[in-house]
Amino acid sequence: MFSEKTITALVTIPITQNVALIRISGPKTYNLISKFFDHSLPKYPQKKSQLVFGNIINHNKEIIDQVLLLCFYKPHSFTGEDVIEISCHGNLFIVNQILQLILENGAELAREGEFTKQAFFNGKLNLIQAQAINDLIRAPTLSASKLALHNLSPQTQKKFDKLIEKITDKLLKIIATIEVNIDYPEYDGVELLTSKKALNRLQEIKQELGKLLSLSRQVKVYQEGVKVAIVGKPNVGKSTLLNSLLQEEKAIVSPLAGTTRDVVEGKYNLKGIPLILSDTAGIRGAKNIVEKIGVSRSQEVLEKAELIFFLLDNSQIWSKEDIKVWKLVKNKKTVIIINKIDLKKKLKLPNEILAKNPISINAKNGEIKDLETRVEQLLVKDLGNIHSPYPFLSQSWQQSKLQELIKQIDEITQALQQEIPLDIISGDFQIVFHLLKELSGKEYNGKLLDIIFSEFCLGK
Ligand SMILES: Nc1nc2c(ncn2[C@@H]2O[C@H](COP(=O)(O)OP(=O)(O)OP(=O)(O)O)[C@@H](O)[C@H]2O)c(=O)[nH]1
Ligand SMILES: [Mg+2]
Repeated sequence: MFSEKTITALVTIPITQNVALIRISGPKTYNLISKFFDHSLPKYPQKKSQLVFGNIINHNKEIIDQVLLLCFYKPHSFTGEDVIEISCHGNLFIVNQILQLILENGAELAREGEFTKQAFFNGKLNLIQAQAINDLIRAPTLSASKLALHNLSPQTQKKFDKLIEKITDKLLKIIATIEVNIDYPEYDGVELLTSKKALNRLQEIKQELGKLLSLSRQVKVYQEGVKVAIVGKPNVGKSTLLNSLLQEEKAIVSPLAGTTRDVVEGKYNLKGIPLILSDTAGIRGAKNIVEKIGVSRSQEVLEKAELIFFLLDNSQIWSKEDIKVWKLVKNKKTVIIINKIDLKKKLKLPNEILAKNPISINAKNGEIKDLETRVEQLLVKDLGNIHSPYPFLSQSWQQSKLQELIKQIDEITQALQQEIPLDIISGDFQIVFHLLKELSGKEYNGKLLDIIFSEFCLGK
């Protein structure tokens, strides 16, 4: 499906720089360039891209710039359309004049993600690969970019298609058997699908989908990062730990209890996982008004955090203040950290805490390797190597579609458990079938496409 529209955009950022890149894609591309470019262009058809050097000439026959064109003919381009990429000098005055000439000669300004959308409609990419491109552009760490590349690869795509195919086949078998049982109840050649059998098969499907969702959520950690609150009673070394991780004196450290009053934030790349760290005021029954505000801020941060670092001081006894903090964190995803292990041990922990397998560090000297290992285990435990052979879905829309699917299966399961006859709920199986197709990117609606592509940058 080739586009009627010819679109253009500045691919590089709109600031003065050495070189800028303008992309044009669509049926009028060659015709419009020939109006203001002084060299001849390659003739259709060409399988390979070609470079052409020449000048851009304005209405007054003046040379605006010397440029290099990279010319592609459809379908051998990223979008599958005729495409020319103009490398010009990065003076914004020049860039704007060239863009003006392109627009005057019949192109439209591209919207966010519109080039990728053309590629999608021309079958150059499916939705998951299109999303992987966006992930690649926005990846906050090298690991996140590796994951995006993993999702872009044809091998991953094949594995994902196979998985969805396997699940769809199982589902279709259930749907078909229900239909035959309803339409030809007297026919002996087909098994009679009882609610119990249907339940078992549904559980198998749910298990596969559950695994996919759990892995996909873990992968998201690399892309979006994790909010971590560093909490504990005063003086246990929270700010020291923050500084040690960031390798900068970001928070004030002192031997006085109650030093930190405001939340201090910093970003740390833990083996590719972006941690968004918040050092907080030590939690205790504060008397002074400023410290009271600090403590209440600590509690707010703690509530919003996805992971807690609960710090204890090896050189002090397990106290009421520690218990107070423990009560706030015990039901959250928490790493219990015993700090100051270089000092003489006074801390004797209750069994409840020991059972959580606390780790020991010396924040002052930066001995925090165990912490890194534990966090990685906690956040991405099932992921193994990030080049894991199992496919995953990194996008929010895919994950919410997956959740919708699992919810739908749960509803059918409940209905079956309440012994509602299969013929009454056969329509619900059809819903699962369509959700599966949407998940695979094979069925979609315009609204979903708009959401997906609007997250792209201009020029992509
Ligand atoms: N010996 C030793 N001292 C440490 C260690 N970590 C921190 N300290 C010291 O403990 C004192 C308190 O450290 P901070 O990092 O300010 O403690 P905090 O938990 O942020 O304290 P508040 O902000 O008051 O809640 C400072 O004197 C640090 O130098 C450690 O691993 N070993
Ligand atoms: Mg502090």
